[in-house]
Formats: sequence, structure tokens, C-alpha cells
Amino acid sequence: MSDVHAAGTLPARRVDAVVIGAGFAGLYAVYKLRAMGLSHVGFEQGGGVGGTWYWNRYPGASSDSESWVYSYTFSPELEQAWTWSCRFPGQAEILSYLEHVAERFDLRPAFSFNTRVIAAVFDEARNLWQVETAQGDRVEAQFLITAVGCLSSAQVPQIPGLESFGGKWYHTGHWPHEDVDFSGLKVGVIGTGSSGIQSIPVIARQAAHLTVFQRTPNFSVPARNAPLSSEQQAELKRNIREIRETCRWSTIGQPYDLKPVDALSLSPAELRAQFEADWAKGGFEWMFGSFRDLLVDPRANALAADFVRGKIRDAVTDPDTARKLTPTGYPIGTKRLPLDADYFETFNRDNVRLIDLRETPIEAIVPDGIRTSVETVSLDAIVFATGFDAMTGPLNRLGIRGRGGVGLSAKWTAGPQTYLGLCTRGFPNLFMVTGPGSPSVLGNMPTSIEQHVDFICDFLAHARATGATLIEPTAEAEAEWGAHVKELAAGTLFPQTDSWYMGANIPGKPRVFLPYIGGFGTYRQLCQAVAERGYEGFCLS
Ligand code: NA7
Repeated sequence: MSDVHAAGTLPARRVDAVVIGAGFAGLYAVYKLRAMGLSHVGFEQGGGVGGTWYWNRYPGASSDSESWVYSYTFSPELEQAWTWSCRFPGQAEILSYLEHVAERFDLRPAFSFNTRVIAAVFDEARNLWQVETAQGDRVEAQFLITAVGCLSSAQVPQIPGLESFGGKWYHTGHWPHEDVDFSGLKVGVIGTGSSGIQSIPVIARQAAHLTVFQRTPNFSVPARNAPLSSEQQAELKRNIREIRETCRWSTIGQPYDLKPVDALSLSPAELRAQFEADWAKGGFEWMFGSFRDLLVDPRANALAADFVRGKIRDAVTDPDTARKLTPTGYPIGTKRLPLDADYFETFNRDNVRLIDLRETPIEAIVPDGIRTSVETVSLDAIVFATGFDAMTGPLNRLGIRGRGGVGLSAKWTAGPQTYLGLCTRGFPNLFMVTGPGSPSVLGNMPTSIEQHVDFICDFLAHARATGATLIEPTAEAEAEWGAHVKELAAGTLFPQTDSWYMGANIPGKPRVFLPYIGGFGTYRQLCQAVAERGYEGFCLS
């Protein structure tokens, strides 16, 4: 392969495709491009492969999808060769898996690591993307494939005084590679989303004292992680093809689906029995393998929310803490539902304290801690579990400019516009793996990623076969897709809630529901139909 080079020594040159990112998506994209004989180069900001799992090394970081689905399906040999240790693998195990994949398929040489793309400009005269990195690389490519993830643009809130803090501070999404030891320290965690809920119990066990700063109480369901026995591992390997096939067509890319039953059609006793049975299983199935009306009918949703509120009251001994931890005012499941391991029970520990920021907001960070409206909490370390500029953030910061020099972020000022969450008009030959308007974050990411990369590569093969050199969605197809994504969301309870799905966590970000909520299997069918009709909705020239 002509694209083999040492990291950081990439000469200026012309390739068929540039891939940005070396996580699940970028690795698979490179694997496929190579198989197609398309020359390519990958740029990765991190020092190694892994993407999300390279950066998110915080204590307790783990997949919320079961190991046997949170992995690639493209190679049966890989599926048989790799053995997962447990139901929900931690960050280190997933990173080892991705390193194994990179090694096994010799994917590393395709990438320049520690290399950040700062500009990608479409040259209309030559129909080429001109890609530039902060490290001085310049590459020209016919196709630009972004594989930058949906949750990779970490957000540290603008709290006055952070620079004055005398201790160390961290963001969960940019965790140091060396061990962080909180033993004997007073630690503060800001944020109770998935990252906070995964890390809080682990930090509480290590730190001398932990203060949790909570702005919005979150619902959470137990993960019930457990090691896999050798019998379970063997059985999973025997059935893996069947499991994968179910995932490929299900609503959230998991081997289960919503029950064809309404919660509202059951008696209270029947409902409780079913909720309890699913609660005992652990995992997302409680919500997403549950009744089909939970996320569309507020009355059904209230029944589910009340069930979880009861579980929180049961778990937390101090009634005032339980009250503060109990979510109200938004439907369950409309913020990304975390899975936890004894999150609520953690607040029964003597060394853990909860501060409700709605009652006593943070005013400033001071040299020795965090000052709220009523006190200064003394801290040696602060952990920001404050999330990401989801879906659009990672793309907007790449410096992408399309026809007429228009910036992608300028086009998306009022919210992202895409066709199928893959392409956007005015930016020919740009493909976004799991872009806004795709199901991605509403399901199992690797399933989504493989589907997108397969679609893109089939499309490139089609273009090559038909002699087309430019691919771009039509204005009509893009407008229709945007309207469809919006309409589907409007039929659910999601738009009611301030969540990162709605862009509500980023000050000034337009309030738009970002992913496609029609279901992963339906989306796959739509994409297939688009391809079968000669890539309907795209302009090929
Ligand atoms: P999330 O889910 O966006 O959670 C961020 C948390 O941080 C959430 O509780 C926020 O409260 C809180 N937050 C954000 N800004 C502030 C400020 N300024 N002050 C106090 N609290 C704040 O991010 P995660 O990293 O947990 O999870 C991201 C995804 O990664 C997750 O959904 C999985 O898909 C994997 P809020 O609710 O906005 O009031």
C-alpha cells in the first residue's frame, strides 16, 4: 500500500480518500477502503487508535451496550478470536479490543496519530478536498470521510475562577493516561449524566470525601454487569450470527425490541410485574425492550418514571437526599438513560455528599474549592462530567468549507441539515459517519457505524462503476429528510426535555433534535431502498 508512512511524516500528496478519526468508525472505514483498492490516509488527533475509548479513561468508564453487540460484525474470524470477559466491558478492555483489531488487520499504518485536522476545503475547480492538519500535513482527496464520533467535543462549563483552582481538575472525556489516584483527597464531581453516574461510585470508594454537584437529577437503571463464564462465552460465539442479525434490524441495534404492547393496556399489577422482571435483567432492555408507548405517551411514561422514582427512594436512606436525587419535570428516557452500578446507594456512604445546584448554584471556583450560593466546599480535585457538544460539535471544529467557501458550521447555524445523516448539500463528496440526522446515538454505535461505512463504500463503488466523480444530495432530498427527522421527533416526548439530543446543554446551540428516531432497522431499510433506486436523492455527476 502506498499509504504506509511513519506518524507525522506524511508528505503532501493526493489520495482517493481522507478519513478523520481512528475509533470504531475510522478503523472500519480504512479497512474497507483498502479492500476496495482506494488510496487513503487517516488522521487521528489522539496518540493511538480507540476514539471514545482512547479519551474516556475516567474511573468506571464502560460500555452501556453488551459486549457481544458492542463490537464489529464484519469478520466472523474476529468474532471467534476475541473473547469478552464480562457483560459490559470497561474502557481498558474495549480499547484492547480496538488495538487488537488495528493489529490484526494492519490498520495502524494508514493513520497519522497526534495529528489534528484544522481545515478541509473543497476546491471547486478541481473537485478535490484540500485537507490540512495542525502538524503541517497537506493532502488532496476526492472523498472526505469524517469518523469523528458523536460525543468527542468535550465541554468544560464557563465557571468563573477555574484558572485560580489550586488542585487538579479533569474532564471525563479527556482523562489523563497516567493513573489518577484520589486516595486521601477531597474530590468534587460536577455532572450526573452517564459519565458522572459511572464514575461517582468508583471515585467514592477511593477518595477520602466526594461531593457531587448535581444540576438535574437523572433517572438511571441498573447495569447488573457480571463476568461471562466460559460456557456463556462459548454459547455467545455459537449464536453470534443470529444475535447480530437481530441487532441489524432492531430499533436500537440491540438483540431485543420494543414489546408490541402498550403499558397503558395492562393492569397496575401486570405492569409492575413486567417492570420488575425487566429491572432484574439489568441494562437498556428495561426501557428499550419495554412497552412501545413509553416514549410517546406521557401517561405511559409517567408510570415508568414513577417505578424508577420508587427504586430511588428504596435505595437512598436519607429522605432529603433521596428527594434531591429524584428526577421530576421531564419524561424518563428523554435524556440519555444511564446504566449504573450502585449509583444511588453511593449516596448512603458517610464520605459522599450531594449538593443540589438548583437550590444552591455554583457561583465560582476558588483556589481551594467550589463556592456555591451558601458555602465554599473545600476540594483537592474537581472532575467535570459535564458532557459534550454532541453530534455537530466534532464536525463544526474541523474547519470544513464547501462550495463557495461556505463553512459547514455557517451552513448549520440554525441546526444541522443533512440527507440521511450522511451528506450535506454544498459539500460534495463529504461523508459523515453517524452524522446528525442518523440514528447513531439512539442505538448501539458499532452497529450504526458499520451500516454507515458499508453504505458509503458501496456508494463509492457505484460511483466508480458509473464514472461519477461528484456526489451530493439534492436540495429537495435534504429538506425532506430534515422535515422527516423533525416530524418523527415531534411524535415522541424527546423534544420536551433539555438534553444534549436537543442541543440544550450548549449555550447558544440551536434547539433541534439531532438524531433520527425512526429506529435503526427502519433506517437501514430506507438506506437500502435509496441505494436500490440508484442512490435516490443524490446528484451524481
Ligand atoms: P451528559 O449526559 O451531557 O451529562 C452532563 C452532566 O453535566 C449533566 O448532568 C449536566 O446537567 C451537567 N452539567 C453540564 N454543565 C453543567 C454546569 N455548568 N453546571 C452543572 N452541571 C452541569 O454527558 P456525559 O459525559 O455524562 O454523557 C455523555 C454521553 O456519553 C452519554 O450520554 C453516553 O452516550 C456516553 P444538566 O442535565 O444539563 O442539567
